[in-house]
Amino acid sequence: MNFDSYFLMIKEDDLTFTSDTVKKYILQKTEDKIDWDLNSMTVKIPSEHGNLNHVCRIFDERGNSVYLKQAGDTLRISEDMTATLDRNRQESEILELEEKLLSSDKKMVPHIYFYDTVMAACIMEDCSDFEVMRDAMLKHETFEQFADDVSTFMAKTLLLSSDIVMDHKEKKELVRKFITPDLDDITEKLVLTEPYTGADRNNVFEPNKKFVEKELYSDEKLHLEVSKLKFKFMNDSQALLHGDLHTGSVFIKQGETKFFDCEFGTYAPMGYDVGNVIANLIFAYDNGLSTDDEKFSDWCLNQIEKTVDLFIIKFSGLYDENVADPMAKVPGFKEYYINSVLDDTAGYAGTELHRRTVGMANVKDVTSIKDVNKRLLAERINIIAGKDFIMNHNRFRSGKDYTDAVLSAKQNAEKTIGE
Ligand code: SR1
Ligand code: MG
Repeated sequence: MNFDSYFLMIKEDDLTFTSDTVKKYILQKTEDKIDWDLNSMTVKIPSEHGNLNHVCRIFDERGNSVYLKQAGDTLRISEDMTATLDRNRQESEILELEEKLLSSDKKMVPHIYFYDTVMAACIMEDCSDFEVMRDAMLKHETFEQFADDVSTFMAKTLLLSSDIVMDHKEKKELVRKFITPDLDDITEKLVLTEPYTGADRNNVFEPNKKFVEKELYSDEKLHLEVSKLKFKFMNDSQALLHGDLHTGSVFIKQGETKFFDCEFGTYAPMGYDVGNVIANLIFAYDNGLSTDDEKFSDWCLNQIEKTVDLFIIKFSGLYDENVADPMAKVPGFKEYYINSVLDDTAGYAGTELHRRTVGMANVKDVTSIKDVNKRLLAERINIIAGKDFIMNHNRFRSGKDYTDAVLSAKQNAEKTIGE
């Protein structure tokens, strides 16, 4: 086995093959860097992982430990879906760039030791002492540093990769480097089209079907606003996004947060990332509500408020410190720019709320709610709040604007249950 032409090394249904192959691969690629103990070297596939790729952890009793991530020809979520194998290089290079942009802060992305464009695989820092944030949210765990960390991550990676700060020619080189038509296509369809057109592959909770048809599939005013968001996503190369900033893309433990899984990273409107974070905190809120865990639901709302408010403060401060283009220093432009990021944030928070509620890729925070009426309440909060965010995007200027809208969506959703 020379690993000089592509094949899938991590086969979740063949652990013996995976273990033998991965050990050989890791030894070949890291022999000059890591002193592995061959007798105790172990390969483990985590029970839960994302929709696209294959992951395993390799460790030994000497304390060595890394993750291996490999892209498959087809996506884990569906054998019928494909995306370029180059997504592994894309993710590795974005993580490396983000590590540089965040170099003066705590380490907020996993370190990439090596990536391999032949096997479409990368070896990265072991984060097994962290939890995937969505799993932690399902257990209603809370982390005081989250809003502070995520607001720093977004303010820095977004602003510092934009034309406000970067040399415009260098920025265009990055736009060229990180364009991924396959992955953009998934977002354009799954997020910005199908929740509104009623695609066959949507996953709609049967008891909510009529509500979804009326509120999402038949609302033409909503469709017009979502069309604007879709074409803005495709045409506004504003900053290098993470591109899939949901709680399944976050490793977390008390005091530390790491953002990973950025293969959907692309140059697009900044508000897409910020909106995704808000929506995914709302899914966690929904889950807290379903078990009457008021303390946890309140924490989620508090994190939404803090995330938005800290993002605005940090973004504004970084703007003043780093702005390079003379026209971006013209009085009034910064305020105009931040308001347009906030408009987009509200819009894309709305589309993320909708697509995870009725689209192909749902979230466990909502689908694991067993009681029918409680799940209906959660779904309708998402649908109603999402519409409010999209239709009234220029009303959302602070964290409290979001939490007020969620509480009002809850009241309105409660009135619809039993209808
Ligand atoms: C076909 S992949 C479905 C979703 O999983 C990823 O996490 C992205 O959010 C994508 O839209
Ligand atoms: Mg992912």
